[in-house]
Amino acid sequence: NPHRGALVWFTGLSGSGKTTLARAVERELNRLGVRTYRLDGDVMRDGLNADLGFSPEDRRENVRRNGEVGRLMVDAGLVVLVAVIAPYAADRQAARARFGEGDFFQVWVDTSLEVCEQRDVKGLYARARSGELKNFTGISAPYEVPQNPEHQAAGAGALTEERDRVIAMLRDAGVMR
Ligand code: GGZ
Repeated sequence: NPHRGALVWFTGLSGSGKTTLARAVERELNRLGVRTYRLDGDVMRDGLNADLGFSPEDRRENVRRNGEVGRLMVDAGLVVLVAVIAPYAADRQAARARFGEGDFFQVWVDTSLEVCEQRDVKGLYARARSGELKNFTGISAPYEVPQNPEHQAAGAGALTEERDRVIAMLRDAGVMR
C-alpha cells in the first residue's frame, strides 16, 4: 500500500487513552501495509528527554523534541503516532508549524478529568491530589483544551470505532488509499 509520511499527534490528559488509541491505530495501519513509528511521552522521557521535568519550560522543550524527531521520521516516509500530553496550545501550534499543510493531524483524546482520575491506572492522580506529585496536568498544572483539532476522539468510546475514525481521517487526507 503506497502512502506518504504524516504525523498524528494524540493530545489529552494523563490516562485519557492516548497510548491505547495510538497503538490501535498503529496496528491497523501496519495491517494495511503502512509503515509507522510511535513516539510515547513517558517512553521518550526515559531516554532522549530524560533531562526534562514538568515545568512549563521543560514541557515546551519536550513537545518540541517530540515534534522534531517526528518530523525526521515523516521525512523518511513514516506515519508517526505521537502520544504526548502537550498541554499548552502555543507549544502544540509551534510543533504544527514545523509541518507541511496536510502532514500534521491533531487528535484530541477527549476524556474528562473525572474519568481519568477515577481510572487512575498508575495511581498518579492520587499522588497529585495528596501533593506528593507537583505540577500534575489537570490537578495542579493546566491542560489547554484544543480549539481546532483535526479530530476529536471520545476517550471513553469504543476503541475499534475510535480507531477507524482516525484511519478514515488519514484516508480522506490522502495519506494512504
Ligand atoms: C503530567 C506526568 C507528570 C505531571 C509524571 N504531569 O499517564 P502517564 O504518566 O504514563 O503519562 C504521563 C507522562 C506525561 O508525559 P508527556 O511527555 O506526555 O507530558 S507533557 O507533554 O506535558 O510534557 C504521566 C507522567 O508522564 N507524569 N508527572 N506532573 N504527567
